[in-house]
Amino acid sequence: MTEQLTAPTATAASSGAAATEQFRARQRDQAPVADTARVSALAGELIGAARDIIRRHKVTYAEFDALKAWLIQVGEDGEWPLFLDVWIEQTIEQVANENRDGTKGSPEGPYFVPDAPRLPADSALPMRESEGGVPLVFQGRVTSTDGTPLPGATIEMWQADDDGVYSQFAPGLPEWNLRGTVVTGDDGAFKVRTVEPSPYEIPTDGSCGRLIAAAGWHAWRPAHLHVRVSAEGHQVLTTQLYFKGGPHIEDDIASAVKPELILDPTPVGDGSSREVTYGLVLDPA
Ligand code: MBD
Ligand code: FE
Repeated sequence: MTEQLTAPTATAASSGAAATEQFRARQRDQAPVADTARVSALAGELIGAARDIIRRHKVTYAEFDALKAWLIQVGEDGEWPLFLDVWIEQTIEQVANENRDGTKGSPEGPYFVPDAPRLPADSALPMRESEGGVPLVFQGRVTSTDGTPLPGATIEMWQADDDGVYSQFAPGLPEWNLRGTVVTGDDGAFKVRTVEPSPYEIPTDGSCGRLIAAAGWHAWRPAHLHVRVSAEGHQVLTTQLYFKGGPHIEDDIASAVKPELILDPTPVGDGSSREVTYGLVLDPA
């Protein structure tokens, strides 16, 4: 494999198209929503909320046209998954998981890919020989809410690299780079060697980037590890783990950080690598 000479860039068009394709491939519920009353209530209230905003702010025809052009462009850029996961999914997640007692959830985001290579409990994520970033050992146990260890649980992991990009959504990366399905051992334990991800910046050259620039916001999410944890007889946990004191931990553009999900890794040896122990707790199904 030839090494990249420059950092790979994820253009809005390339990552958006891949995210849209991934979503279509694994849409959670393929069946059309059949509940007319619910569609009427939700669509009706959404339209009503838009009308309220228009009246309150005296939205002009020029602004209406700008919105129309922007919405058309979001689709053309393939950025609907990005837009919805950045600004809306945090609330969907809160509602979906409000009654759980186990580990808190956090959005899946647009960059999950199922069926990453299966790895034993004590493993390194697939990575390049010269993978950048501080080496990190992420270890712990998967248990049920009553403390029972869950051997044979799977932890699907995915993360950005040291350049802040995800394999399969940016050019030039090995297909499964920093992605894996870790299977827990006898006592529910796992020990995964990876590298600390960089913060994630929303592509600045697409529609989401244009909205951010037009609104004077910043485009950053704090560094995070994604996990999707599954075990027999338990609800699937989809969450993210963040890093204490890192950039944008306090002002995530996706408003998805929860205090319980912040890791505080400690230096190992000469301090050139770090490790952290974190328990993943699943609610019974
Ligand atoms: C991400 O990497 C992410 O995790 C979320 C939730 C939204 C956009 C990009
Ligand atoms: Fe992410």
